[in-house]
Amino acid sequence: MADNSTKGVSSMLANAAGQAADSVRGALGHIGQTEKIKQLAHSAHIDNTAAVLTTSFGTQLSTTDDSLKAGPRGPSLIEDFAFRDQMAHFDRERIPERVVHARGSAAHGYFEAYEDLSSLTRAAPFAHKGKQTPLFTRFSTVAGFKGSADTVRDVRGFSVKMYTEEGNWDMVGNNIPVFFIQDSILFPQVIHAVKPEPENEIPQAQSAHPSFWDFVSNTPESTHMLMWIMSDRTLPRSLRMMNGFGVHTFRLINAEGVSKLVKFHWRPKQGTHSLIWDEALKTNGRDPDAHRRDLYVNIANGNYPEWELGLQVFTEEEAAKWPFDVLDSTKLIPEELCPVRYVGKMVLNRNPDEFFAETEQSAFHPGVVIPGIGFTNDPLLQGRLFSYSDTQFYRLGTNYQQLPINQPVCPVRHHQRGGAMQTRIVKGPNYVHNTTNKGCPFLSGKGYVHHPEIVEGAKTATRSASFGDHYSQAKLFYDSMTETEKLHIQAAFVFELSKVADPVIQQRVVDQLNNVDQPLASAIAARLGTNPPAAPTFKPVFQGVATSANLSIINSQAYDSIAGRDVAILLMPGYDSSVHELRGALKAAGATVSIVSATPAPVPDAAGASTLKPDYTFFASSSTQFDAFFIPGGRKNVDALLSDATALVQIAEGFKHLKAICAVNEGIEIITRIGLQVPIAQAAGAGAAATSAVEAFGVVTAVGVGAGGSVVGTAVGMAAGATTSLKAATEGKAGWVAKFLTAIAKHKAWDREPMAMKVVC
Ligand code: HDE
Repeated sequence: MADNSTKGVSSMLANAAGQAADSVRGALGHIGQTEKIKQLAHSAHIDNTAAVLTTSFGTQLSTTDDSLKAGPRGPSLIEDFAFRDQMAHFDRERIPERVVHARGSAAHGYFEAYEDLSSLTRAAPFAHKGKQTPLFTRFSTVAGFKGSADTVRDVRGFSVKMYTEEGNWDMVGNNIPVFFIQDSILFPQVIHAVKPEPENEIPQAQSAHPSFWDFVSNTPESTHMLMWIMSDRTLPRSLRMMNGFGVHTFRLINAEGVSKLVKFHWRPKQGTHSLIWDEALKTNGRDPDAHRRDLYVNIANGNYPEWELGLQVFTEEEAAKWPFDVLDSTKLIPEELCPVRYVGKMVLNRNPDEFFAETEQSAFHPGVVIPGIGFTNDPLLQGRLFSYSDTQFYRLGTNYQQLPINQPVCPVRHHQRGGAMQTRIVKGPNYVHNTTNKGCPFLSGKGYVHHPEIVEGAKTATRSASFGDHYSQAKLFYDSMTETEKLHIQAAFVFELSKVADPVIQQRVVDQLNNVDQPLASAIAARLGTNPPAAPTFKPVFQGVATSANLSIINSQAYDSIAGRDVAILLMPGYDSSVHELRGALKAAGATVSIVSATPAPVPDAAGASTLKPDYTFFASSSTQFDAFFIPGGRKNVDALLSDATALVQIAEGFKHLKAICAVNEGIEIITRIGLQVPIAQAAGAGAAATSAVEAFGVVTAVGVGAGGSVVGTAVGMAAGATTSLKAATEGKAGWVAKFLTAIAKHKAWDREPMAMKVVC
């Protein structure tokens, strides 16, 4: 059940977001003014300011609160057209949710090309360096219904619709580069298996139930994907902090018709970061909208997330030499075999104005392409090319491409007519080869040309032998993990399989994993109580590389920014001036600073020189909404914090969830009083000098600090001149401030995990 405190959190955040959005829009009115936004403003936006209330057919109303009745005490009359107009429309407000990826959040933005790629592709967004193309991006979970929680263990969808001058181009990807199955004909089966059990519709948004494990343990091609979904990739810290992958091999085709093969990648400039399992579970209850809120609030605050678009470009000849088939979507191409070239960036800088009209009605389809982009024969992709428009016709209707969010920004002219909810009135002939309109609309000669690939072979419903290795890349993935990540994968398998009562299914998974890594399979068997696996029978095929660094989240981190991280400063009356010093540094680095105290009343500092207005109270917030914690000194402040259990729980839980914590001066007592066993800075004793700032296991402590701060303004939004580079943000700062900012940038103190697991809360 959701904690009551989230109501306070939601409304405060919504207010903060609203105010920030207003101030940002005021100051940066041009932001987000792409061709698409202008089109929406012109064709779809309704401004109700100073407007008169009417029925849907324009008749003005005289009352909103009383239906037409025979006498004041009724009965109501069916003659009441205003009542019928409103009620009948309300009765039809819902449309079918997406059969998969029902839960999603989206934003507007643009793509900007780093270079001219016209030698590689004639696709419009890459025509010249600096070119900007408007886009709309929707992130989603897969299994859950529309109202399910955000931080469940699941694959995330990553759909980008680019509105180019040559038509729309949809890149409909996931945050994992491989998939469960090799042929789309199995898609309804894997989805039935992962959706809730058919008899009772339990559980919501989980793969931790029998039917899923029954299916995948009977479908060995899913093994590689299982390794990914049991890894930290399926617990993103934020939608802003996850990768995107096109999964299939596509084609890039240039103006001369020369084609190369390509895999698409999106890399978040915010870094790739994950939650830990306990944190994800608690977040689900406390704020089921955590990811949606995080995206919305950051964009509203002007902290625009960015991703770089990467291409792995290769030829058929290169592909033929690799020990896997590039048409098999259960395989990736290790970056060591084919480096990723980053060719542009996506910036999301504008929230939708209405969720239903934009996010819910947006329709993505991998078959929506522009000249310069082509397909391959990947049998998973081929099936998708049918499924997406088919489901949109059912979910949204025949004319769904006319919905404002789906409309291209270029002219749309064709001979499609009629269908439910037709909005276009087209004069003239409705067929090609017409003379009455001089053959218009006509073929420009610059239209889409399919890559003329030569195909031959017998028509058979079979699987290519080149798709036969289901374990070598699963092993490559597992071998590329750090020890920390391997333990997370093991724990995830144990948790999920513990929800599967049937020992036969459990055993089958253990035996399946034995082909990936025998110690992993043995450890899982021991924790489940199944038979230990026999010696592996499968001999892995070398994938061109023994490990691949970027498969591991931990190994692929740049740790170079804290922009957009939410840092809680826990304080009570009488805090010292370290607060002011830190707050300035955090804001300059682009972090959000949240003041948290016992009540919403302004909190005075020890000098009585200034007060800070809390953004949250301890009761109505929770550790899971913050990235890091600061405990200032000040005798009265620390005594009051020590007597407030709701504050102490936040710190203990922040420690358990491996978040950066900083305590200075008297604030250090809190670290020791709640029993966190880490080395700490010591005050000067008899004859001994004070130690300088100490950082250990992501906990920073320092004594005798904080005199250098000055009071800074509002904590909402990025400070003017904010930098996203950690190096610049820490330069010239006091040692403890620099150490804390660096610990925040790491996102998790992984070396703390063995210790943190023992914290009881
Ligand atoms: Fe999808 N998928 N999918 N999928 N998919 C849908 O289309 C389907 C697959 C993905 O934000 C549906 O409009 C088949 C891979 C995303 O609105 C549906 C197969 C990848 C979204 C559908 C796959 C994806 C969808 C449901 C097996 C990553 C959300 C509603 C061949 C590359 C798009 C809808 C959004 C949605 C079919 C496999 C990504 C039913 C048949 C692989 C991000 O058409």
